[in-house]
Amino acid sequence: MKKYDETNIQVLEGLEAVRKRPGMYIGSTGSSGLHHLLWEIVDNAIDEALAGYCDDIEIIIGKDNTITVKDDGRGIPVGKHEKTGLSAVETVFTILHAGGKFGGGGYKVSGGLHGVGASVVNALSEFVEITVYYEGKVYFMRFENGGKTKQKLEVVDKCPTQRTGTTVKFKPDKAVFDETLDFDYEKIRTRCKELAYLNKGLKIVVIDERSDKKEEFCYDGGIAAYVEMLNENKKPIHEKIIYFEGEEKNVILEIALQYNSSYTTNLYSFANNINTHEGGMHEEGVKRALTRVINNYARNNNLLKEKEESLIGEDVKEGLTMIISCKHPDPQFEGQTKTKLGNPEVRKIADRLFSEGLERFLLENPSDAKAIIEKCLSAAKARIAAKKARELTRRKNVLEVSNLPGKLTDCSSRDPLRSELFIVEGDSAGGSAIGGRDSQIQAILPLRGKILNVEKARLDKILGNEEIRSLITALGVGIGDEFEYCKLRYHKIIIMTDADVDGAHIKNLLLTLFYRFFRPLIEKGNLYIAQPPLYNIRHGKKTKYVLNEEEKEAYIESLDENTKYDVSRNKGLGEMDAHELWETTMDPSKRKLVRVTIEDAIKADLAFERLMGDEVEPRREFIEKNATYAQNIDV
Ligand code: TSJ
Repeated sequence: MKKYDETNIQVLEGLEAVRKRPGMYIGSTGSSGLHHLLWEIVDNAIDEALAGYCDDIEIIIGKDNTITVKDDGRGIPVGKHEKTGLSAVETVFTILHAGGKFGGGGYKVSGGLHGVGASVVNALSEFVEITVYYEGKVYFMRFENGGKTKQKLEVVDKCPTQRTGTTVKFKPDKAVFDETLDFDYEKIRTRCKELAYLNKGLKIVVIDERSDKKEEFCYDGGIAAYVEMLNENKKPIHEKIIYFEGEEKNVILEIALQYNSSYTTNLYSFANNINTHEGGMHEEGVKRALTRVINNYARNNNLLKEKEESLIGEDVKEGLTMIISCKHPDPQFEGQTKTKLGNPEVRKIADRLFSEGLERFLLENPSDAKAIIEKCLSAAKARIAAKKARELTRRKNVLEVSNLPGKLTDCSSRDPLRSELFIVEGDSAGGSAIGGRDSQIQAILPLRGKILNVEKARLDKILGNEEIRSLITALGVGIGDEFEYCKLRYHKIIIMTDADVDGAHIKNLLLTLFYRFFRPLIEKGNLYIAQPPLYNIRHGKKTKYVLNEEEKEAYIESLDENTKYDVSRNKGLGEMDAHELWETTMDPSKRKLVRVTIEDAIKADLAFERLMGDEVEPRREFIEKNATYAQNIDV
């Protein structure tokens, strides 16, 4: 009894620490932290699937901000845990970081990247209920108010049951999550779909009781089906998806790939179901093998002449859609965002498994092999052409003092941290912006007409486009393999376009350009969109500019009842004079800017392809699906 009491006190102290500083455990107490709780629980069910004991997971978003996660695994063990003197269920929910420490072995998501354990969920919840179906019995336990035991673990149903598994229901504490308690269906279904692709045969059902939505994800093809989906709107250059699976030293590696006729690469890697954005050893091994095997095959088949230059990584990646999924018993996550797989032995394993498989595929499928090699050779040609074109963006013109583009009106400050670049649509708006700006810190680059759609063109053609060239030189960072973040000349890059269809189109073209060729600038938060006012409200001698519909309503409401006013829609930046543009849109002390971020790179890739790519049908579908959301569009 004494031992139990001591543990109990420690337990509550541990959970109390979590309640005092939740951010330290789940990053934030906003929406992202709220969803973190859900993934903590789901990860445990996924681990049971990785161990081979569970093939069905169900997630229910309840009406009252609750979440229920069910699996059909073995059930969390109910017997006494040696060290803590508590049952395994209680241990998992009350001792910090206990999750991975019992049961041992296997491939684990939990305790990995986010891995703070189910006890953190308990500490931050109004209640948690656990039901375990185990050896024919049903066990139940309930915690309340941040982890205080309300009902000890006991058998609640002695009626023999065939079922095994674990069900956890919890309700996040509103005192902790004071910003929002709303679970985001879209976010949850996206991750569940990804998890289903990454664990072939695993069925994940997502149910939203708030709206009666229900979706089921299950892919027998696993990551091969994932590649098929990613290439859905593209033209594959070989029919079959290339897929390998192998295991060495307890490391499981799966690779799926297919080349398409586009110029972009969609390569995503995962380690224990976690997206390794920063890559790592699995990715390095596979990339190295890909370049080597393709070069060997090309030379052996006289597709690449003896004296010709070799294909480089860039050439063999063009038009490639690839998923790499590695499962490791002890993954080491490194890098700035802890999304780089560090285990050194994985590089060799990945290289060996992939090169063996790819060599065999190329030998057995000579016509596919030929199509792939031809694609790579044409990419190499374009690369060499691009190199020449790129020199044009660098070379100093003998007549100019500096090599900055003539269209740029630069600011006088040379401090990139303080400097801002406004990319403006058209010369007339450019004129107003130049007149209104703070010339110390604000530079203006007017773009004439539409810039090139980079989703449909290769680097050599893109570099031939004058508007894009002047933008590249103005930014100073270079492009492609010469990209250097530290050379960025302005730390705020602000896209300022008219609030009409043309403006929206130019904004999309610019976002596509930044996403495909200057992605680090988005990732580091340097890209913004200016918010010019949408309406002018005139009354008496006054003109009030407002950003949107809500502000318009609010302002009109605030006016005296008898005031006569006149509302007009602000069509273009050119309609404002220099002073108005400064006052409403450019003055750092008054303006509003929207920062561009990437929530989910895979989703962003798909959206850009759908909206900016070659195929018309997916674009039409997108517009039909989203048409009801689009209001206030000038026709
Ligand atoms: F951790 C948790 F409570 F959040 C949670 C755990 C939530 C959910 C939805 C599922 C689970 C869970 C845990 N499902 N299955 C398991 N399995 C075990 O804990 C388990 C069972 C048997 C053995 C064994 O070695 O016999 C080992 C383990 C880890």
